[in-house]
Amino acid sequence: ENIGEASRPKVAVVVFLLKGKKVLLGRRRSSVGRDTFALPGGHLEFGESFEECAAREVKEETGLDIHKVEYLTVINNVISKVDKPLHIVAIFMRAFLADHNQTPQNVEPEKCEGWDWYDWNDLPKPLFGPLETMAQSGFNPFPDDYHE
Ligand code: 8DG
Ligand code: MG
Ligand code: MG
Repeated sequence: ENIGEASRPKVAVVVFLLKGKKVLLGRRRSSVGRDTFALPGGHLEFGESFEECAAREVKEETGLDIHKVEYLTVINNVISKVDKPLHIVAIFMRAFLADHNQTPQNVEPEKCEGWDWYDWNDLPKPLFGPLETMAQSGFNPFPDDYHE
């Protein structure tokens, strides 16, 4: 019973924070996906909406305030390359800076090497596995009518 409980899937909310043609990425220091470039995000807390979780995690990890938070897609994600297997249902959102002059701060340096903006057509390597899979499949986080 306990083993099943401990390994039950968790829900994560992950954010494509867009600025011009760029997205915000940070190199992970966490054991899951160490040294890979990933989006800001984290686990859904009790009672939160996806939009609230997106805003909270971005704020906690980067200090940035976001707006126009929108649902994009969901990915069922079984990560086996760690000490214990991990099953995450990841909800992907997109958002924009509430204030274009705000710059990202590395608020959780134990989890991340730092944040920077990267061109969607020239992403850094290695990308975090789930993000790599999305990029490879031709996924585009930008709105259809986007020009900035
Ligand atoms: P928390 O304690 O703040 O709630 O969690 P966290 O430490 O910030 O969690 P995380 O590992 O950054 O994100 C949770 C999970 O989301 C992660 O283990 C796997 C999944 N995930 C993806 N793609 C991405 C991504 O690009 N970035 C992030 N941060 N997580 C992702 O599937
Ligand atoms: Mg977090
Ligand atoms: Mg995180």
